[in-house]
Order: sequence, then C-alpha cells, then structure tokens
Amino acid sequence: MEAPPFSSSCSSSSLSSTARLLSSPSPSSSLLFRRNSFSKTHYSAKFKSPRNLSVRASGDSVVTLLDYGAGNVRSVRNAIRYLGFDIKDVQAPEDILKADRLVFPGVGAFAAAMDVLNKNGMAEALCSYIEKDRPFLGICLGLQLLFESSEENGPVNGLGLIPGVVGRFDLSNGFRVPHIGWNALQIKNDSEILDDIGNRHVYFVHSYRAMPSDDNKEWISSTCNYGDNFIASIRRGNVHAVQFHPEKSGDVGLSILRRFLYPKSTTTKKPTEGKASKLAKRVIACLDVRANDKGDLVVTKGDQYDVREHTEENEVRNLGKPVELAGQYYIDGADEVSFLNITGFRDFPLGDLPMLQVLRYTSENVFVPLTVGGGIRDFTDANGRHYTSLEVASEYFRSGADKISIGSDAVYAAEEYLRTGVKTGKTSLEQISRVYGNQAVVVSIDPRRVYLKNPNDVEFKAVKLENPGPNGEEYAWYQCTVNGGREGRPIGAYELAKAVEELGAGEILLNCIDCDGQGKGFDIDLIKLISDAVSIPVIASSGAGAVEHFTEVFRKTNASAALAAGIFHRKEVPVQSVKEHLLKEGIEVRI
Ligand code: 1PR
Repeated sequence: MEAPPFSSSCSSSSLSSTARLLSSPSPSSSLLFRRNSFSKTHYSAKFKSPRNLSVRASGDSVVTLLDYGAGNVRSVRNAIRYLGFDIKDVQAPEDILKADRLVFPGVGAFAAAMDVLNKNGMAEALCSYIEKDRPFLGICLGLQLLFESSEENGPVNGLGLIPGVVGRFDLSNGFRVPHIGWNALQIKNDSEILDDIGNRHVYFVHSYRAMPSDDNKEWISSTCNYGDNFIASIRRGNVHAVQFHPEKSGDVGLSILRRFLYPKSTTTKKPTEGKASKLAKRVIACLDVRANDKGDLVVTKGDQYDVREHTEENEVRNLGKPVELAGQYYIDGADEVSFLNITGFRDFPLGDLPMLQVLRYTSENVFVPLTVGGGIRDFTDANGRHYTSLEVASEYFRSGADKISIGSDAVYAAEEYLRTGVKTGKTSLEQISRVYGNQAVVVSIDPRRVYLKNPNDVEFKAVKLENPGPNGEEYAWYQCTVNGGREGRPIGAYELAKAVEELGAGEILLNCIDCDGQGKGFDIDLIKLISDAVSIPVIASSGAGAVEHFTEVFRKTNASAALAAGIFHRKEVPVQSVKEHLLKEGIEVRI
C-alpha cells in the first residue's frame, strides 16, 4: 500500500524540551529480593523455541523502546529479545528522533500517559517521528494515543495524528468489559505485519477502543468485533499500531513482531480476510506453587485444598518444576498460565521464596498472559520494613506478570465495603486497579458449599442445586474462605463477586473447594450464579476431569474461561485435546 502523506498536526499541549523519563526503564527493585540458592540453570525451562523464531538480526539489530515507566513492558522486551534484537531505551526526545525503529507499548491510563509524554517533550518528538513515516509500532494504549482524544477520565487530548475519539466499550449490549481474551481479526487493508495471521486469534485486554469512521478509514488495516466493530490495527506506510498484544499472542504474535522488525525479510503475500469471530473461550493452566519440606519450590496440587500426600512422610505433593511446566503448557496451547503461591498468606511473597525468579524465567519464553497470585497484601517484614500491597504487586508486574490475583485480602475488602458502603480507595484491590487498570486485577474466590434445606435460612444468596446435598438438601450457599480455605468468612461468593467488581476487579477466578481435584466436573450451579451476577469475565475453576467438562461449563454458564490443574499436571488430558474437543463441539477457541 502506498503511504499517503501525513496531514495531521500534533495536538500535544504543553510541550517541554528535554527531560528524562519519570522512571528508569527497567526499574531496579526498591524491594529486597534475596537470591538464595535459586539458580537459573536449575529452574529455567529446557524447552526450545516452539516455532524456531529466535534468529539473530543482521546489521542494525537495535530496537528503540519508549517505556515511560507507567507499568510492565517486560513482556515486550522479552519478545523483542527473543526475536534477536537488542533494546535501546528512550531517555530523551532526541532518542526518538534518532531511532531506526521505535516500539511504543502504551501502558496505564490515557490521561496519565499523555501527561508524561507532554511533560517530557516526548509527544512532540513522537509526532515528528511518525509524520516522517519512520518505522513505528504502537501497542494497545500506544495505538489509542495516536487518536485525537479519549473519553478515559476525560475527554483528554491525544497526539491527534488519527481522526477519532477513543471511547469505552458499551456495557449495555451485554458484552463483558474489560474485553479480555482472544479474537480473530477482519483484515481491511494490506498491512505487511499481519500477513501471517489469517483466521488465527490474537490477545486483547482493554476497556476502551477506537471506532472506524469515514475520517479514519484510510488508516485502518484490521477491525475486530466485540459488540461493535472497533479498530484492531492501523497502518500507514511504515507506521503501524495494534490494539491487541502481539507480545502475548503466542507464535502468531511473535510473527507479527518479526514482520515489523524484519520488514521485507520475507515475501509479502496477500493477507486473508479473516472470518467473523467471537471472543474465544480461554483454556488456562494453573500451577499451585509452594516450597516443599526441603525448601524447593514445586508445583503441587490438592484434593479439596489438601496438598499433602497421605503417606507416613506426609510430604507436599510434588508434580513438577514451575518454569518447565509453564513452558510446556505454552507449547501445548494454553491461552494463559496462572501461578498461585498457595502459602503466600503466611509467607512474605517477596521474601526468600523465588517466585519472582520463576516469573522472570517463565516470561522469557512464554508469550501468553501470566497471572500470579498469593500473598498480595500489606506486609511488615521481620526488620520492621513495611510493604504496601501495591509494592508487592508492582514487583510481580516488573518480574513478568500481566495480571495479579488477590484472594484473602479481597475478602476482607469486600466485607468492609458491604459493612460500611464506603469505598476507601485504600484496599489492595482499589490501589492496584487504579494504578495498573482493572484488567490487571483478578480476584480469586475460594468458596465452600454450605447445604441448606431452606434458602431463607441464610442472609446470603443461595441456589437451588442440580444435585441435592448429602442429606437431600436442595439448596446451598457458597461461603467464602481465606488463608487457603482454612477459615470460613461471613460472606457468600455471590456477595463477594458483586462487591469486588464495584471495587475495581477486572476478572474473577472462581474456585470451589468441594470440587477441587475431584475430576468430576466444574460446579455448574456456582459458576452460573456468579457469571450471571457480574459483568466482568469469570474463569471457571476446580473439578475438571475430562474434555467434556469444558464443553459443559461453556454451554451451561457464562464463564469466559476454564482453568484446570491436576489433569494437565498428571498428563491425563493434554491442553490440545481440550481445545480440539471444544472446536469439534462448535465452541470457538484459539487454535
Ligand atoms: O489468599 O491472596 O494469599 O491467595 C492465595 C491463593 O492460593 C488463592 O488464589 C487460593 O485460591 C490459592 N490456594 C490457597 N491454598 C490452596 C490450596 O490448594 N491448598 N489453591 C490454593 C487453590 C485452586 C485452584 C486449582 C483449581 C483447579 N487451588 O488453583 O488449581 O481448583 O484444580 P483441579 O483442576 O485439579 O481441580 P491469597
């Protein structure tokens, strides 16, 4: 496609000259991480590059990265390095102007990003760079900022290079917001970087989107349908931007990045248009991680949360090494990988547990979203040093997590919120979602069934059960627990889910202690109750024992994703078989 000349004017308002970015691009942690005996060779995955994409770039193998310090861009760094490039971080506007190819992975909120870009003189440099048709790839917010303005906490002016306003997804049409997950694209115009994509899915996570119009149609290279047709990517000459995350879109995402980094390195073929696509149902592999009695970090798995072998030694069940298993599940086609540090409630997660290192190594080779949970709360260590939950979460994000998951602390926050009706803004949930966005905060619920003869016997929402309880009870309520199921709390899963949605959770990971490790299927009554009650995505968890259980949960409930652990760890049912089965049953999944 011939690149039409640029006609826009840059709308950045308060352009100052040189200034350093707010924070260092790869922030050295302010938190102490004790390396202990953890070694990369011991824990890092031995798996090879799945698609052999890691080739060394010849000649100018440097990518300039614009990281303005608002969040985690580790995954983008990892993907660029994986493809054989070195990274030069933008320190001053001149670095943008001198770049051979610039990647701009926008993170955080629109207004905050524009503020930083304006204050540092980056906005002006960016406009100038793009107007000269220099090689550019914007990702997610890096696409949205090119537009005239955004409604996110606004209206707020953007760079004004593309006509249009970025608006929030419309909740009224029943679609869940944030839009989290895998969609296929409709290719509208030739965009070399999307040439390999065909009908394959890419990973989105956002609540705001830019809409196609007559004024911006010349920019649009693809759209995606999620309630509306929104702009999934733009291209003009050497300038590209994508709303989705290529660095989290598996091998198809890597091939998009590779086509940007190695322009004309392969023959360009006519892109296929792509079929109409719904949001794919996600299949997630979960690794419950803890130190065993010898102090090694292992993947374990409980039966109704009991992770000890019923032998004389009573050892912690050991099902493998976290980094290796995560790598294997990525290769097998898992759409996400979750790590739950199941003893985080009593051990300080940033102390001597090498969980952060597990994340770092995993994120070097696993290019789908990574979630980490366990122990996210305020904490004072033995030396009296106080850490806020935001600091704990930040360290996880910096180490490679895309989302964090909060368990016990979210229960306390919801109880307090329901008691007072006041959002203090101080809970871990509120603070982390304010800084990193709702889409980065999962609440993990650990409910236990409490059977009832009469639903009016409790103040909490009860459901009529498909299968009666042990004494013929026809109803149950789902009592939330904390500390790995050890303590029941006076709040139901239904009440908790609604409260945490209001407090800023972007997604719910819905476990069920009764079903955990039983292999008899998900708790359909519970998952239906919660997925009908909230408008954020719900991940069904606990009880998967066969491929049919995944079909059942997607057919009978509004779950957006299904998670399993034991069947994958014991290699009873591989991830691919689950996906093949879902596909055969007409349920859209990422292939
Ligand atoms: O409370 O913020 O420190 O978070 C602790 C986290 O650790 C929570 O997400 C909680 O669910 C998890 N957790 C705590 N103790 C256990 C345990 O098993 N003893 N694991 C635990 C939760 C449930 C799922 C499991 C599914 C699928 N495990 O993660 O993977 O049930 O299993 P299946 O497919 O084998 O049935 P905080």
